[in-house]
Amino acid sequence: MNRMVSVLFLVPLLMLAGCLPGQMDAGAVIMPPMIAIEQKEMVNALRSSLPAGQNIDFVYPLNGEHRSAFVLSDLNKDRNREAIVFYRVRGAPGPEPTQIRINILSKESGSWESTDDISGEGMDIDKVMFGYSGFYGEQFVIIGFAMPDEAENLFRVYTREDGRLKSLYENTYIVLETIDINNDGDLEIVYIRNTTRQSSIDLPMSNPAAHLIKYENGRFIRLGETQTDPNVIEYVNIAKGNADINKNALYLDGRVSASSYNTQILMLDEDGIFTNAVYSENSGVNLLSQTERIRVPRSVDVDRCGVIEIPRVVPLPGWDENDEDALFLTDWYEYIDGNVSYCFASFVNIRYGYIFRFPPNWINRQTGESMVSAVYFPYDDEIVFFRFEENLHNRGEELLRIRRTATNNDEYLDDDYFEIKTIGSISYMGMIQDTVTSELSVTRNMVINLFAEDIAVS
Ligand SMILES: [Ca+2]
Ligand SMILES: [Ca+2]
Ligand SMILES: [Ca+2]
Repeated sequence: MNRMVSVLFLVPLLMLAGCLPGQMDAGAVIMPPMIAIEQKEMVNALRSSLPAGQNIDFVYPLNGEHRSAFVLSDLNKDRNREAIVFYRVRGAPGPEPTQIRINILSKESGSWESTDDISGEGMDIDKVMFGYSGFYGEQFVIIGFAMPDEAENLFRVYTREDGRLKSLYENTYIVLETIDINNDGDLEIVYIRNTTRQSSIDLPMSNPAAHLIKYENGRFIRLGETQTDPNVIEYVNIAKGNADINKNALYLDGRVSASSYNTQILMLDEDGIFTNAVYSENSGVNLLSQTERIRVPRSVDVDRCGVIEIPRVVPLPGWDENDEDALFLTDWYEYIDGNVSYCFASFVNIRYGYIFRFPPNWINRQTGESMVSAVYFPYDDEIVFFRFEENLHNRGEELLRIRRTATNNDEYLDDDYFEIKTIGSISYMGMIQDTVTSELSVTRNMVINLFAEDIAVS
């Protein structure tokens, strides 16, 4: 159900045109032809609402889904979209750097008009999100302001009332997301704060917590709070998906040292209590060590079953993890029934952005270890998988090659290669020797089915 329609424009075209976002005159905005006229009307409406001669720079959200200085959404459910415009006044006199301003444009009786203009916080927008409560109910815009000089960013939740933005809630955050965590059709807001507490020797200790709020009867109410891992230095990725079966969850991939990561899972427990499924001092749950790993930061739904998988890496047989060009096996785990359980193994090629799930017959069922290793041939840009015998030099039977080439550039390929997948001008090709006889052999169809290139892996 498409409850909220938001259209973005400007940024990609600006990049093509070599413009620097945030440093343009309002009149210099470049836009796709389809909406050029509409956009021009919006810019004119904005300018005519500002003092004469005032120069502005548009401000582009730094993160999140909406990266335009103009974000369109139907805030009051009248089937017309309003525009939320972010800008700064340029060259304003006075010692204070100019703050973000937010203008609301509304299309009343056929033409765009500014209906409100409010000040934001700080110099930049971190992210913009939308929330709603009830199908015919309230629509919110959630604006996160980047506060680089402060310990945390700040967000406000606004609703539109009589053409104006009314702030309903605000707080500081290091992570800010929306999710329908209780499956009731309304979006809740989850944010993490890094509050401190006093330790026994009177030194403040970091005591970060995730907070869950929802809109009810005209205001935001607190639904829950749960501890988060104080060792996380920064959050590098947030994945939304299922945990267990049909439970909506936020997966927080955090960096805990120079190169190691862990994953926390925020969801409702059996009793509907907001909980961090892998870490809670109060209930003594600590599965963090089971999600800690090096190199592969992101949790993703690798097999597209709806449930997110958490990666862990081990060197492929014969490789030492300290080797500069070591190749790794990435094992994927799911959180099910209070446990972090092994699902399947894969080879993740971060450089070329693909995942090849290992055929089940490549893994020793008793030990869970891979019976297959791999080497990389840079000349052919090719990964060669083979039965592991004793070391990488004395290789066993070759099982599969995967190579990346330019599409249609098949002069180097003999007929033994088959196409696994082509995306635009890049083709992934496979080759299976006809001489493979062992129980580790794979078919072309297996390889094609186990290959995925459209999953963000780094
Ligand atoms: Ca509207
Ligand atoms: Ca909900
Ligand atoms: Ca999955």
